[in-house]
Amino acid sequence: MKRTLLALTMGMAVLLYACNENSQKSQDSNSQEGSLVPEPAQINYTVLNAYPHDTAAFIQGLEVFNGSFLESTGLFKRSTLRKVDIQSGKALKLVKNDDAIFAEGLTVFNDTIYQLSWENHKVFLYDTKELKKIGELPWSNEGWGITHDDKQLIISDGSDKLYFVQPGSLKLNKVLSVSDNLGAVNNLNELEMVDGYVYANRWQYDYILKIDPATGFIVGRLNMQDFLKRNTKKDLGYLTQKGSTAEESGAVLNGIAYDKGKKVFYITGKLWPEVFEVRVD
Ligand SMILES: [Ca+2]
Repeated sequence: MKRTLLALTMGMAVLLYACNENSQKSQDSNSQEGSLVPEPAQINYTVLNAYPHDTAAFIQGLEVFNGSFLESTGLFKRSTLRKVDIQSGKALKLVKNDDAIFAEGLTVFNDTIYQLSWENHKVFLYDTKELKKIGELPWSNEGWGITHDDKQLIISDGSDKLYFVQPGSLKLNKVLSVSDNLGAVNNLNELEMVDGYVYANRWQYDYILKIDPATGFIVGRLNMQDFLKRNTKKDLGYLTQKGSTAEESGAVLNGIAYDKGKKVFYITGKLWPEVFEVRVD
């Protein structure tokens, strides 16, 4: 009886020691990570307006330029570059890509439009007036999203990396890994530089990330769960035909543009029937 009690007591002591050690280890690793990257803050926003949009546009890149949208739409045989009237959603100009091109993000730098392609390893250059193709540059990675700061283009490739490159040559200046308090954050997609921060869609996740381009840390997050359903009055039946969900149709949140003059964001998704004008706190 005594022996059993002793064994039991010793067993519990070992167990307690092991528990303490584990809990200490986990506290150490938490406090280490916590001190490096704080948990992102929740960013609030208000939807101000909704504007009609082409439901066949598989949006990959969205930007405001001279009072209109510039858009890049994806999918093989359906990829386009467009200038679109914001209020009506009508295409003012539309240039079709070659059938073998799957177009991705777009941005304007020094009056030149840069349009990415997904796995074609090409970046297309256009003038901003006629959307006339004026050049093509090789790009070794996949192309997903693109924006720019004052000096350089910033490209995502579906990983957790942002590539800072020189306009005109795409020569690499810097690669930045993006992370939050839980580690690296991949699937970075459409991008938009606003007031010194990079806002990013994350493919198949219902939030928009606010990234500090100096550190790669995610400093804030906009919760966009069920955003389309909550904010549209349009019938979304066309996205769920053949028993597939909107996500299975590929109709995910993607597309962030910013109007510096009005200080508003424009948010949309692939195949969405509307673009939403949003004020972000
Ligand atoms: Ca954008």
